[in-house]
Amino acid sequence: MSSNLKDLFTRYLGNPVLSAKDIPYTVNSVFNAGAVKVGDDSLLLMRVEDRRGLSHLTVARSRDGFTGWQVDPRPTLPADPVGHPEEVWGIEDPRICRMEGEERCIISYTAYSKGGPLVSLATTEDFKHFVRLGPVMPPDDKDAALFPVRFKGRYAMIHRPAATMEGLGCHMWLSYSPDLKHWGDHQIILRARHGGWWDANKIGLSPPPLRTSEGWLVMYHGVRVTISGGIYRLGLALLDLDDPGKVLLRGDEWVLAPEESYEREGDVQDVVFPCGWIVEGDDLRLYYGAADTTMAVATAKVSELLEWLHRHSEDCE
Ligand code: BMA
Repeated sequence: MSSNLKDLFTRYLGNPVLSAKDIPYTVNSVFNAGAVKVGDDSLLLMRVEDRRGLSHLTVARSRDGFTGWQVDPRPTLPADPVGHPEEVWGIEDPRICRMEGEERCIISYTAYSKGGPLVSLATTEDFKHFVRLGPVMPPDDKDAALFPVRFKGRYAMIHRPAATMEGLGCHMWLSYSPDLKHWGDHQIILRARHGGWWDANKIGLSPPPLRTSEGWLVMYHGVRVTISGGIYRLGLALLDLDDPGKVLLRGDEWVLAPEESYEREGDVQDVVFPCGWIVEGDDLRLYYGAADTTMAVATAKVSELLEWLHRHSEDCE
């Protein structure tokens, strides 16, 4: 089946758009940023790894979303290992969800605790002051993001607990909460495939779900384990607008994979890892960490992603 990959996502020719040298203090790498529009600016909340190997979050702003990034002079949201012991080994991979009709953004991030990675939440209105809500899922659990609306009054979150039993695979789950603190009604929404598939055994949500006229557009990563390590590639699915536990479409092929040298070589080779996208009309900018080392951006049309999903969705378990 032909995939028209070249047409779906177009990499920005100035990639990578941010790297360690753009940070005003000494760091190892910048990657896996959450993204949101704030006023006229595109804002990235970047995972920044320091030279101890631990991560914190730092804001970068740009008027056009591609160039002229203004980076905060110090960590915007440092880990808080004293007040929040679950952050002892840093905080990683933020996803930003602006609740519809509110200024408030809910940030879901990975806190690296002594028991393993877990899901924590924080809220902010200005990306200067943050209110931590603390850990909401025990380890191992990551790749979490909220929906920007409530369903029958409840918040909903996709996340990816790691299976404890060998061979079961790591799947994407959906959970609900009345108050952002107590989560329940857990259910699997998207399963890792089996065998030779690009998304066999381990998948996880990438940016937060995006509302479209046809359903919630979901991008997820699949991790193919090979003799020389993992390959992180990206696929698409569509969830029902009223009942996000219902999968309407799931693409067969991946839509973006490590190809450029900045995606193939770095601290971790062969990784494209988006945690955010900014959509204006039909225009989508996908912000992704490249090889766990830098930030890159690619553009696409939402309508083309949906069209592609219709052409590429089949029961492929
Ligand atoms: C995942 C996460 C990401 C990282 C990716 C590739 O498990 O930890 O932060 O980009 O692995 O190393």
